[in-house]
Amino acid sequence: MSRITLSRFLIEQQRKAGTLPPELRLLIETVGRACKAISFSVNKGALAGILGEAGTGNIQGEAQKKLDVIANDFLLDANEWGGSLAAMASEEMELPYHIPGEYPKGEYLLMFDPLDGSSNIDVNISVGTIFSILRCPAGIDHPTPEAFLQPGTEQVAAGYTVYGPQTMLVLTFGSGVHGFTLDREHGSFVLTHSDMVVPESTQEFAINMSNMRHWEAPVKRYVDEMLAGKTGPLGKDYNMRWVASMVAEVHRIITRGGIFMYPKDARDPDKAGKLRIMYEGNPMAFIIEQAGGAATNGYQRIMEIQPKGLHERVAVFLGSKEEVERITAYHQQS
Ligand code: AHM
Ligand code: MG
Repeated sequence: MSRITLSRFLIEQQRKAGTLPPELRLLIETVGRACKAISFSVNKGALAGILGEAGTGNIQGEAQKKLDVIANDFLLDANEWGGSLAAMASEEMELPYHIPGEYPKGEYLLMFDPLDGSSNIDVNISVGTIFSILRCPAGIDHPTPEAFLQPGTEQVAAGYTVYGPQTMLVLTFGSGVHGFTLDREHGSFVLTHSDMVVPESTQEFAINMSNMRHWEAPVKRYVDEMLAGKTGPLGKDYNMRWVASMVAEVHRIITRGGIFMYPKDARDPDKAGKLRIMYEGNPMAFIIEQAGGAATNGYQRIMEIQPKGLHERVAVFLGSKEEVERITAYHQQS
């Protein structure tokens, strides 16, 4: 059989009764195109002078890398004219981006973390783009942040692109998770991983151990038990990985299982965690759940949280079901 490109895959999904509206199909294709452009920039690295700091800060008070800004611009430019969107919101911008007056508006809201894990760019380790799509509430012409504040269960699609040894786009619109590898010679994403599934159990965990002294009791207990190995209460030896790129971490988990954790910690008690619910928590939770895994904040499904701010943070435990259920039970017991 001939190769199935992203375009063909989406058109065929659209033909299957009602699973993918044409406007949403176009929007996903456009996001894919922007990710291709980001991939080419990431690949050129120093040759294109795109490494290093941009000299600016984002709304989170974090220093922006040049590629954070470039990737954000690629996504805005690609998506503003297509007619599918009512507005966009980004981890890199304080307020929603409104569609310029000369272009038609559509019914969807697009959110993205344009370059996740950007501390890894200069050292040539995988980074990624994460996106999430919601419907704009009816009757809203000029979406304010409130229009975006919908729980993750309302997402109509979500995905990420990992810029690693291969560039891969991994996508869900609520009927499984599908992975596409970028064929650079042909310039197209090709379906290489259909119906991706997270293995239910695992012996691999990912957490930034340097924060251990700041963690809450249930997280300490769980990690201690994993470290105790075969003779400890969990009865098996665990392995650990930490890339510091959530996209790379999630991609590993979706491929061979594992649990990823970025808990709340005592460094900043006012924040629920480091990662952002709208740009990281919800889209990754949607993908992981669609692949048969689980995603909670320790107490409830991430996707059932009612967000109160565009840049709100969330504690994240996601991956293989058995382990996510264990750490969630430890929180509930405490
Ligand atoms: P970013 O969106 O500013 O790149 O931050 C998110 C990243 C995640 O990809 C990763 O899991 C985490 O930050 C790593 O944090 P730390 O450096 O604290 O280990
Ligand atoms: Mg990020």
